[in-house]
Amino acid sequence: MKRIERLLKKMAEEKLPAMYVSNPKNVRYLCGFTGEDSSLILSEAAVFFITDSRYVEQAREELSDLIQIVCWTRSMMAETAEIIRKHHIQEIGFEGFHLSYSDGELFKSLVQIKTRIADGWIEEFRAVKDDDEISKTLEAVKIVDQTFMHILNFIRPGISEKQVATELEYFMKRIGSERTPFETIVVSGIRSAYPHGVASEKIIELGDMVTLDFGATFQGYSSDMTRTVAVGKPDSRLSEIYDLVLEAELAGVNAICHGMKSKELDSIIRSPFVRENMNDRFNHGAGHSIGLDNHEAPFISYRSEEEFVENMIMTVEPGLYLPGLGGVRIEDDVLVRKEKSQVLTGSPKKDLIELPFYE
Ligand SMILES: [Mn+2]
Repeated sequence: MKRIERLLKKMAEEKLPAMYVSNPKNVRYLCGFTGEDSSLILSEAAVFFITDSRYVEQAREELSDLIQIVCWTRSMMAETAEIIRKHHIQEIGFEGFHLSYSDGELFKSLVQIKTRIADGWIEEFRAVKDDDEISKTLEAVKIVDQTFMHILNFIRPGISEKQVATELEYFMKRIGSERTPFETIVVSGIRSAYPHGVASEKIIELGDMVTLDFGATFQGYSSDMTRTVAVGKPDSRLSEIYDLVLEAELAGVNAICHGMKSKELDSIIRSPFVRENMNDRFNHGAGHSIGLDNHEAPFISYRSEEEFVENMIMTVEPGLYLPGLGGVRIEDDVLVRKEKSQVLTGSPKKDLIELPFYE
């Protein structure tokens, strides 16, 4: 109930008497419910958890006795409106980011009271992890590290990207991952120049760079790591950009700390690329937070004035992409500390791994 109390306090500060929480990750964060299709109505007087008949038993097991479980009959929204009416709630906040336009319109027309968009409040709490969240993330990180060592023995010329992705996912599940938090990326050869290409039927060939970007989930918390390896000897331009990406990545993970501005970190990560006139080959964000969502606030961005705070968990993930030739990305998960932050992922990266398979 600590997290709910914190939200109630924030609502009191913002003079918002009630709040409707529908983002399933936020529902889970606040009350511990691990299922789907459920929402919360919070007010100083009472907290309601609204679900359907599939989840009532699970909710009884997972929720505090202080939360009233309501099983809707007509629809989630109709039940929400009913509770609001019965309890004489005068104004309610909701998560505009999460509701579709139609659901938002329906919500407003059903509740018939003053509504206010209250986006990002819970996400702001979620950005800074507590000890329990950190230890769950560490478990998810362990799974990707072990899986990387396994996959090095699996990747060889003649198998497809999809086979590699399937093996990655199967192995992660076998050693304790609940699910992949995002679609596993395996791109090889010229496809490694696609920052977010998903695994295809393409066969891995000698001389290919292979980029693996994958994550595991442990008790809801995700990890996210990227390594690029070579199969045989790659084009020398690709070995060179490997060193440059590694330089950028190390600069980022060594610099990030409590109080640093997001845009400051972004420019530290980019500086080796700027020096070598290659910044235009780095065409995605330099990192993001991980937690119950695989991409959550804050983000590393040249536009962001936001400051990192101790116990945020950030990815740092620079990459360079040369269309028609290939690409490199290196990504680690970092626990932000006051002085020197802690790199959680431990998979090797110091030298480009050239997998020893020759014809
Ligand atoms: Mn990532």
